[in-house]
Amino acid sequence: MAKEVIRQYLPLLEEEGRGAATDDDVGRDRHYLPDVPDEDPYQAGHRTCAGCGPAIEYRWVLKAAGQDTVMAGPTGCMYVANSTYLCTPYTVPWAHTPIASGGSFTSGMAAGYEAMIRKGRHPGPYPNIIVMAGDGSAADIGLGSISGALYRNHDALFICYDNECYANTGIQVSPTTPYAGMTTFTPFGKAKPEGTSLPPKNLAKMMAAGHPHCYVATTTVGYPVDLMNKTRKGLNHRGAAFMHCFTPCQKGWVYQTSMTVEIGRRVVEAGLFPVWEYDPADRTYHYFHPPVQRPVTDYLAMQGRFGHMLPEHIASIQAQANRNWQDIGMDVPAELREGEDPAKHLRLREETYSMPLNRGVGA
Ligand SMILES: Cc1ncc(C[n+]2csc(CCOP(=O)(O)OP(=O)(O)O)c2C)c(N)n1
Ligand code: SF4
Ligand SMILES: [Mg+2]
Repeated sequence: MAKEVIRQYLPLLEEEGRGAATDDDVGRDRHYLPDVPDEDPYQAGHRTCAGCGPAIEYRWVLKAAGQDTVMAGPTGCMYVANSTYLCTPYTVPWAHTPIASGGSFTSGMAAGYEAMIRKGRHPGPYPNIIVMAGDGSAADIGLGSISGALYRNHDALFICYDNECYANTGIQVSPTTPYAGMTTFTPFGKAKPEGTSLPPKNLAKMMAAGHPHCYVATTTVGYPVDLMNKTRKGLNHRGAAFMHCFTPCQKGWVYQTSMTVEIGRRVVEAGLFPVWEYDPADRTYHYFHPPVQRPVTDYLAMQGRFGHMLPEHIASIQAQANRNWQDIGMDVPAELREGEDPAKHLRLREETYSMPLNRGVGA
């Protein structure tokens, strides 16, 4: 007789954690400094760059998921830097998949575990099944296979760690590279002074709109508790879940290595990466309203990949941020409205705290 497939439940972490005890008076730290679980299925032993955002995200996702987890990783930095022969940071089973096949591989794992548990060949309970794909894989080369897995509703969590470029092969443009973000395939110059000229693909909204039965969420490395709770909600959800995580890439974006988490918060406070959750039960979006709203230059000037930007480029990004504020139901302060006027801006490299120009990192 077929055995029952038992699902696990991961309790959510306290959002008011230790962050509430800091002297932060505007509440920026509310989702920060969590009482994180002690276990660390993603250990020392990887070879990512100092300050690598995806490595931080991997560690927190696996802390949230715990030891009863199986992982897959399509080709990208987090496969290459994490899996030198005989040396890996994982203490959970992990497999590398071709860059196009993260979704299909994970579908197979999920269906395989269901069948093995039913037939009594695996003792159960059903494990946490996670695939973490880069933006080049999830938003581009492997998009079809992830969409197929979401549509078929396999019980697994599909995560895109988004460093807004094909990092591992030398920082090439990907569909999530932001407007004016310089990459080795979109250098700035006379013909295209802005560098990347297209707006980024809105991957998470595509996934939610296209697969309305799935749990879908966005988060960043700026909000560890939010990131870990959404990981747990995605795993607790019976069926397919998708999480899009903003993860700065120190090498490709050119910033001070200690600033990864701060950049993960500023992108939200600048209105450039809305953090939200889509609930398939009532088919609604729930938006996070950050306690601080800041001009986009507070975010852009920290990164050398934007150092070439001219006033009209900055004004155009501010206009996009202002549209985002309205979309998530927040008012646009007058100061940010004024930022839509190019005359209000300097060239980015003339901002007092801007990073040096990036003239071809990774090349
Ligand atoms: C079909 C295929 N095309 C190209 C490559 C070369 N390749 C290896 S890693 C990589 C970058 C992947 O980018 P992303 O998924 O964003 O991960 P990241 O390196 O940024 O972490 C590419 C293009 C490949 N492995 N397979
Ligand atoms: S290139 Fe970027 S994503 Fe890759 S290991 Fe370095 S910081 Fe991390
Ligand atoms: Mg990438």
